[in-house]
Amino acid sequence: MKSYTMLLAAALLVAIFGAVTMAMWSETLRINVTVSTGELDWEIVSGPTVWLDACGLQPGYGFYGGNDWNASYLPGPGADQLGKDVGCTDVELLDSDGDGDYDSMNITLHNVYPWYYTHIAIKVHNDGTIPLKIWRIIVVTSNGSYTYYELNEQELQQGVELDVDGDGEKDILLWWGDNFGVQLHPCQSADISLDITVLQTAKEGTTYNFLIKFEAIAWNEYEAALPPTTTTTTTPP
Ligand SMILES: [Ca+2]
Ligand SMILES: [Ca+2]
Ligand SMILES: [Ca+2]
Ligand SMILES: [Ca+2]
Repeated sequence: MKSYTMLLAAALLVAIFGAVTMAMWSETLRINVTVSTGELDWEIVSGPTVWLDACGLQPGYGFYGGNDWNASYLPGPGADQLGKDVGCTDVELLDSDGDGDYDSMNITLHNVYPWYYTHIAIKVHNDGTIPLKIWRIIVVTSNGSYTYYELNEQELQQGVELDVDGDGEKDILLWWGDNFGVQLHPCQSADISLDITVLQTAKEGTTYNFLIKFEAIAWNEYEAALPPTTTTTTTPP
């Protein structure tokens, strides 16, 4: 009888301990759920978005003149202003996911020619409640999309040549400035800039249009979402 009572007491102890552990565990679970339900939200701030040689400027020198710029420091970004106004740059901010914030840029280079140069500067702002990273950008052209990850930012910082109109010839050279993949805490902002040069192989007097989409990710999901580091190449038949 005595051993039966002890067994009962022991069973009771195990049950109580189990209940306490269960309560602690579900408490931990609840905390984790609360943390991960923060709002991932960010925007391109329209006011500070500026670009060189904007369409509509009167011909003339300086940043407020419409005279064109020519790339001068290849293979690095840089330019000299010319004595002529032939081409111009247009940038339209877009809200591609309909959340009320700008997240993409529609870029049009009007009537441009080899070595035409332009520069675009934007500000991204975390207007959500959790830290985030701008982890990849997608350049959408009529010739398909090109995706670049923050992981491979050197690629963009060294400059990438893109065929924008799909005729098999590279048309523009795109360089990325700082802050690709920057981690932004709620309310923080960062400046991002890019340089574009029309290549020698581009056609004279052509208008090139392409879209740049930015994608952000919650900082704690970044590791899990990393793309494969190896590049797969397809062997031609
Ligand atoms: Ca947003
Ligand atoms: Ca111009
Ligand atoms: Ca949006
Ligand atoms: Ca082309």
